[in-house]
Amino acid sequence: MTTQAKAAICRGHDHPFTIENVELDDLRPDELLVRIVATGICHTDLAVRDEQLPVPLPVVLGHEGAGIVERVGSAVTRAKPGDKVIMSFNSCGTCPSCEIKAPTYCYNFFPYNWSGTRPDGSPVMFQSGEKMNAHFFGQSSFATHSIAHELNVVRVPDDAADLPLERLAPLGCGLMTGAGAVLRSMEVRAGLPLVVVGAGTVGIAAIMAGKIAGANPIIAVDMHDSRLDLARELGATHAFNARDDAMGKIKALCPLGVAYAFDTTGISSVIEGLFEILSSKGKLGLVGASAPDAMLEFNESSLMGGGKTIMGILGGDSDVNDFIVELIRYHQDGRFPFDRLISYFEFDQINEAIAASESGEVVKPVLRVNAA
Ligand code: CXF
Ligand code: ZN
Repeated sequence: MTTQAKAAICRGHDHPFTIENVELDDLRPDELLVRIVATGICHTDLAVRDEQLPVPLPVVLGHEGAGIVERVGSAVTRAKPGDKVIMSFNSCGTCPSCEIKAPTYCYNFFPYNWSGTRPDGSPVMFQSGEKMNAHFFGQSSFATHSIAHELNVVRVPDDAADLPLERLAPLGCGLMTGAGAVLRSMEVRAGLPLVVVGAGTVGIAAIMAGKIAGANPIIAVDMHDSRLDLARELGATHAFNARDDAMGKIKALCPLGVAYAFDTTGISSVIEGLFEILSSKGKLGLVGASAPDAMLEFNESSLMGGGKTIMGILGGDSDVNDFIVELIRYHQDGRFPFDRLISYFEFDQINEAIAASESGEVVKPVLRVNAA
């Protein structure tokens, strides 16, 4: 049975998103139809709009959706109609990365997330009978309804059912990325220094996770004082403005170097500066997107002699289901108060929400799509 829906269509940087009627395909056995309650907006959506990523346009974006399951295919076991679910990225489940529970590095990431269709090339969405690019991250949640998959939905545990779905939506990308970078990728140890550059959603999630891990000191660096204030409230013990000799201040505070540095900016000079201040056995985690031809320079003796690690991180090495539930538990315990980052907008204010995110006024915009 096909489904009539409304979706925000992205036609590129010079066009506003427009909400239009679309139709969703019949469900395959491993698919679920989700009525979207809310969806976060992430920088990756805007990178696609700006044609910095190889996703075909026009397209329906959105990859931080949360909603209620309306129907499930015959092989779905993870959720049933009526269940509340959070959606995340999709993966094949069988490649060498998926086998070791590292699905963010799925060998088949592109066809499962960015091709605009199902991995077999079939469309999930149509407009006036014509194929529409969608199925972004296996969801395309800038819509009233979404076709999702067994492997990219997380059922909200029953004891968390009182938490509003509109709050839980951003767990599926930005929050799990920052928290996972600290707790899973870098495996931050208690009592050691952590520096986080960039106090957006990913950076502040990393700071909150640093506090959970017991890192000390926890140093936030950003160019906006309002974000530094928020970082301080949510776990940073120190917060330095990048315009004001932040590196010098970090060196003075941590004369033995920093054990963990996490860059969310993707700026080569920032990354190279962070490498310089790593301690022995220090880890430098990189999550920021750089220009496709960006190169890094670092000293080999220092890397080798100090036993240092530079690691690229995707999605915080999240194994979607378990880690999102773990983050919900921290939130319930008051240790991961990510609601402080969110500003809500109605679905038809999508362009205003994007503008507020791009101006830096809002950290994490969330669109309210349907009533819960
Ligand atoms: C993604 C990258 C790949 C794994 C999940 C998260 N980032 C999205 O913005
Ligand atoms: Zn994202």
